[in-house]
Amino acid sequence: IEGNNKASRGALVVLEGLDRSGKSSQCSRLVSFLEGQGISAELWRFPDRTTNVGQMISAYLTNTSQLDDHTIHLLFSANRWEKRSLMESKLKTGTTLIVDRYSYSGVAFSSAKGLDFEWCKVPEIGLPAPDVVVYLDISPEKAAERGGYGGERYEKLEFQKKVADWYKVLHDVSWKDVDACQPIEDVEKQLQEIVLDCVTECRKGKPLSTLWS
Ligand code: T5A
Ligand code: NA
Repeated sequence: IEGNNKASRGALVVLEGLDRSGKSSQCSRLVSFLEGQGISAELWRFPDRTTNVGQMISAYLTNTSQLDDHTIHLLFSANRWEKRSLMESKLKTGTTLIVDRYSYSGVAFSSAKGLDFEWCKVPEIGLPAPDVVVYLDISPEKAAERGGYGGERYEKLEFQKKVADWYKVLHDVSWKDVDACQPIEDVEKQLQEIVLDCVTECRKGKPLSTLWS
């Protein structure tokens, strides 16, 4: 039975990128695609604004509350930890999770404010490590031209430039860069290929690891 469970585990797929790079659009398209292929999949997002911690984060992001930079960093991390056991059980029982932002957003955004990079990484240690991180690559200038920019706390060009620099530091060989300036359908096709490969690897028994691996 254990062998079967391992063989059928779901993949942990994370999409990262600057604000307005197209993550949410692509995440929902991916989940529909996977379901159409008969692959059990769910859309997750961080911050998860539905929890108590998530509501504190949401108030901060919309500028209705002020918090110390370290405090909000730890809340973002706590918001991932409170979903950890559910995340693991979903993966172990064969559901692929398409996750809109994860620990990399946590570290990149807080480092962009000037917090120590290594300090920022510590609270993420031990969370499930993604099987693949897809980075939706767009310049801060191009992203700013897209709809709805300017509403929330971090949606300012100068700040997004710093975030882009920290994403570069976090980038490793396991990341897949996709040019996010292509038409939505072209980005979608590339993501489908990356994610199908990843799901196959996980079904073959690739073990789930933890951050920072
Ligand atoms: N944050 C987050 C932290 O500081 N620490 C953390 O630990 C975490 C998890 C909220 C903020 O919190 C920060 C990061 C964020 O600043 P959020 O709720 O994910 O994070 O942010 P949202 O505002 O919901 O989403 P984004 O601004 O990141 O946008 P998306 O999801 O990247 O982009 P999307 O899909 O909504 O598309 C944006 C626009 O572009 C168009 C879309 O139609 C839409 O109008 N578009 C395209 N246009 C042309 N070509 C394409 N290929 C396009 N793809 C999309
Ligand atoms: Na989004």
